[in-house]
Amino acid sequence: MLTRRKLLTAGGWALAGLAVPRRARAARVVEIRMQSDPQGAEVWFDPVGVLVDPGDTIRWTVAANVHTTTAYHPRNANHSLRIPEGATPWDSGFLVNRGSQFEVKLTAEGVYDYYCMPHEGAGMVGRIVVGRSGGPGALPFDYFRGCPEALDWKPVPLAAQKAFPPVDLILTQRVVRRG
Ligand SMILES: [Cu+2]
Repeated sequence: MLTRRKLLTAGGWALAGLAVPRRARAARVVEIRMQSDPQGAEVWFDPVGVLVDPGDTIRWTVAANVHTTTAYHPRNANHSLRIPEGATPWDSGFLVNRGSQFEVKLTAEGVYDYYCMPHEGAGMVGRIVVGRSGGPGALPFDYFRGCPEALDWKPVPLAAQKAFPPVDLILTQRVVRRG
């Protein structure tokens, strides 16, 4: 007997009058290196901006110096919220050895801003766009000013503000390296 399931799995989509489903794209692992010059005067994420698809994994690797990758979120030392509402904030803690890695899988669409704890003031920040623009990360850095629940949020330091690549640039280039 030809069951409905058999019909569908036996290449019977067309027979069943249904559109043929596109094969799901395999989730990727996107690599970001945590960089530094020998003196530690220049520190940066490479690439500094990436566009990925929902379900992709971001993997940070220490290339030089000591770093963290930490999401802009009030749960991370009262930093302002700059990842999508409902997304889980991450904090790698200090990654002290060359080759140390930290991974996070991102599913909610929108903009994710993150920083390196010891180097935020030096402008070591990065931006990930998952799928499309949206969420608090797509808003101006002071969007929360005047909100009672955000009184103790720390503002993003000026050097960090300047280091974020624009969302539009990430959407058109997919991968943005610092200039
Ligand atoms: Cu760092």
